[in-house]
Amino acid sequence: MITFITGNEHKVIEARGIFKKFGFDIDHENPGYPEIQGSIEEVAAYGARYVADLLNKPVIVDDTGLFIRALNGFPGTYSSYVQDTLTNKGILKLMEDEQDRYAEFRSCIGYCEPNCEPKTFLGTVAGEILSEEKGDHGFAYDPLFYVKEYDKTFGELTTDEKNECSHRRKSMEKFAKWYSEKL
Ligand code: ITT
Repeated sequence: MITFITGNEHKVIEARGIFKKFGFDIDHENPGYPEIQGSIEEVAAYGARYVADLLNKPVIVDDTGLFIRALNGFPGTYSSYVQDTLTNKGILKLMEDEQDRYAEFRSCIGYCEPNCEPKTFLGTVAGEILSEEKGDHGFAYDPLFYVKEYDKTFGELTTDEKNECSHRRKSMEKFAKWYSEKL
């Protein structure tokens, strides 16, 4: 059993759907961990190692960011703070006069066993920032993020649909494949 460390219930629901496809279930705990200043890979690696040593068992963490090209990658590693302060409305305001709407979600899974080196697994998905929010599924930045393949925002997709193509699907799938081979 793998323990997923997060304070975000939406991530847990998505993770359960994704991992079911690979035949394993997960446990969920939220002891918290220090989020260092650095790339999402560094945050995930540090967090996984910290919690694996704290709880003395193998864990995964997920650090995610929305990287908007016209804003030089902002909010990126500040996505959590920006979601709580500027909110989606603030992002739309910053993007008002931008022609280039390209953005990426990046999810990095950090896996670690006690007293071991952490491993990281990155998943990205490309999309566009719309000029208004659409849809009331998903969470946080989802209603802003339009995916061409579905002609919908993540906010208009069901959890199952988002789980077919999302950044988190890709990072968790990479981890699940690696982990299955290791078992
Ligand atoms: P944990 O660190 O406890 O896992 P968190 O919500 O703080 O939970 P992140 O730091 O990884 O997670 O997320 C940064 C921000 O991006 C935060 O505001 C999230 O709500 C948002 N976010 C993460 N994944 C998302 C997704 O799939 N769709 C939309 N927004 C997302």
